[in-house]
Amino acid sequence: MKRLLITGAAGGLGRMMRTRLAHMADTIRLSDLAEMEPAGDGEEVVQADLADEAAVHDLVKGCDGIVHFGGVSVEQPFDPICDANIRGVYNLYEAARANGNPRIIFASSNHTIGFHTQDRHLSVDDPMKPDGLYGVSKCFGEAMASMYHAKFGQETALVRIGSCFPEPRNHRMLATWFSPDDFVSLIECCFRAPRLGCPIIWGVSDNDEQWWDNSAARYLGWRAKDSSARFRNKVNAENARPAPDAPDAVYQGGAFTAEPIHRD
Ligand code: NAI
Ligand code: 15L
Repeated sequence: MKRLLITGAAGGLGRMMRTRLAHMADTIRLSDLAEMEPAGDGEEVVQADLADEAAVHDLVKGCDGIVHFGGVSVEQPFDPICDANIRGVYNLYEAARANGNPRIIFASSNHTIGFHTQDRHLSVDDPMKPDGLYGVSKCFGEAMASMYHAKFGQETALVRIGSCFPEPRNHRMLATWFSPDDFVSLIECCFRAPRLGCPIIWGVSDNDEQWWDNSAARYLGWRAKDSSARFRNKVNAENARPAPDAPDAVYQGGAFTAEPIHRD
């Protein structure tokens, strides 16, 4: 690609992916509401609010691919979620439509299905069961992408990320962990695929415990290579096992299912 846009570049995933995705384009345009590290070689840094329609149109102009990490990433009051994850996603898709439909990798979340119990093995055809306002906003993002695909041919990979951190942080994450390296190889596959479409893809590594069936995305030729197994002893040593009836042991969305609706 000539120019790849990465939104949410000041966040955890954005910072991890900044150098890991550098090889994918001549120029990487990094954007966030928050301050970012200054631009290095082959980088552009643009501070912008996803809720600002004009700013998002400028951001997308000249980009031939988008990795959309930007937005509220946990349970919060409705207003910030609405600004970043509802209006922001609308602004992004409208900007993409006005700029030749660059392929989008959308950071969706396991919290679209968080109220499914951990004894279920889900396919992408199972119903959404969001576990909070945040999860609902990711369901909206997936619906938006699907509609822009059907109406305008906009291609998006809807990656329902489990837990993408350098290491799993608790027992639940032994099942939901998505290694940063596996995420990079998935992003590469999605941009290289001759035809992407608008698939839902479970963003998860090849962990021993599996809740999600990725067979519908096999046509992309992507396979996770990492496993959380090598962290099992460390997780056991550093974390008490949750009680069998605790949200972290019952629901796929874990503790998010027990969050209140935050009013302020
Ligand atoms: P993060 O919270 O560290 O980063 C999100 C970034 O978005 C932040 O730097 C924030 O400043 C920016 N942002 C928030 N509102 C904005 C706005 N109105 N305009 C512009 N930028 C705004 O989250 P993280 O962990 O890096 O996740 C990245 C994406 O992946 C998020 O969309 C999150 O929902 C999704 N995700 C992440 C998972 C993970 O395990 N890290 C799991 C599932 C989904
Ligand atoms: C998410 O959607 C969050 O953005 C991230 O911070 C993690 O908590 C992750 O899900 C998870 O479920 O572990």
